[in-house]
Amino acid sequence: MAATVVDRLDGLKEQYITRPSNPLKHIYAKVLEGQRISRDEAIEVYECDDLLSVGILADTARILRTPVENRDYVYWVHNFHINPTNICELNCKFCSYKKGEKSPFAYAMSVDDVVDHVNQYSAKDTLSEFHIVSGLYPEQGLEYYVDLFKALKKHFPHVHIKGLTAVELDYFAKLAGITVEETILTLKDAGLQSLPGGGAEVFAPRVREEVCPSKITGEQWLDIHGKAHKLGLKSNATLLAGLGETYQERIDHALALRDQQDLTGGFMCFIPLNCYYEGNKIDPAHAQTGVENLKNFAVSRLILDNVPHLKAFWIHIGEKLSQVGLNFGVDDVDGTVVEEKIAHAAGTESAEHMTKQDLLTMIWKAGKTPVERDTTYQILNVYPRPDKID
Ligand code: V47
Repeated sequence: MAATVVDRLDGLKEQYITRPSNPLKHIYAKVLEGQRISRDEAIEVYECDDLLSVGILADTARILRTPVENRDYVYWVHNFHINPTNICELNCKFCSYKKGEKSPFAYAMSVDDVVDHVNQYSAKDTLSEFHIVSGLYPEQGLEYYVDLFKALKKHFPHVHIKGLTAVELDYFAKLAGITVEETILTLKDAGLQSLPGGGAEVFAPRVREEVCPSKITGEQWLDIHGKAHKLGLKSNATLLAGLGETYQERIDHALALRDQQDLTGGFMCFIPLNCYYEGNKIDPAHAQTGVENLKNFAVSRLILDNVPHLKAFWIHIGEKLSQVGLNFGVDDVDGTVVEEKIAHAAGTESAEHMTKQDLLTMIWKAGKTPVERDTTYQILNVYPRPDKID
């Protein structure tokens, strides 16, 4: 029988975090009272060496914001990543995936290529999400994506289309000479249902100037998500940690998302990502340690009190640390993915996909209950822990 919130808060964990010498006990009191934590308090969490207290704090915030019956749930989705091209006009220093148009490794898939590619996936009938992101390539503008989404909806009507970052939407709007709102409405008519969280990187102008000066600004990224929310599309948000940003800059990124969410309310999930360094120009000395990954989760959960879910993208974080993250505010591990290319181009050592059984086992072995969701967190199946896990 899963512990109730009362068991958890009245138990050893609470005694541990409220002991007089605990440096985080004042923040714990604020979390229990539902008060927002400040920038300085978020810094205190990053600087705290007592990792168990950091975990208890973030897990308490998660528990208090989750309906009682869902408190041991960990969400996953049967999804399939599609990257129609690797050709991109941008030159982001962290990107190992992008190729120039003339590169022998450049590719661009036609609409039929994409449909054929999905058709080759043996479990396509039980898929619930396409995750579609790509490069900025003038040959694949708005018209291409209208055709692609219509074709995917025709062949796979049961699959939700989560596609196109704010960076791509801005680019297609400019190419077509129309507004971002018109672009979103055109794509929505063709089958687009939500936006992924990519392209956010780190909002701080100092970091963007250094690593992706030609990309839209953080303000523009937030504005486009706000517009999508107002037009009825939910979205996700990411942070790409490990670019040389400071704690303060990570915290300001989360605070800007919290402000946007107060205004437009459409973010479903926040995903702190990890940079990988093969084949790009970022100094690997900025790599995140496991402890930092866990603190990124904890601080995100604490600041983003208005975003319901926090994801450990197991491809970036690794399966083992994703399991540990489930005690640091995380309640989602993404999904089957099937074929991840962006982080793999940069050297992540995770597998490229997980089967449903792999995901269930990973979550059961972390002591939690796996729940298959759709993109918008509607529950599709709950998988109670069996007596024996193989
Ligand atoms: O935006 C680029 C990042 C992101 C590297 O919305 C890199 O559910 C690591 O946004 N090392 C794409 N990362 C991934 C993404 C995402 C993933 C999972 C779920 C969702 C969601 C969104 O990958 C890019 C960029 O920030 N990236 N280069 C690199 N070298």
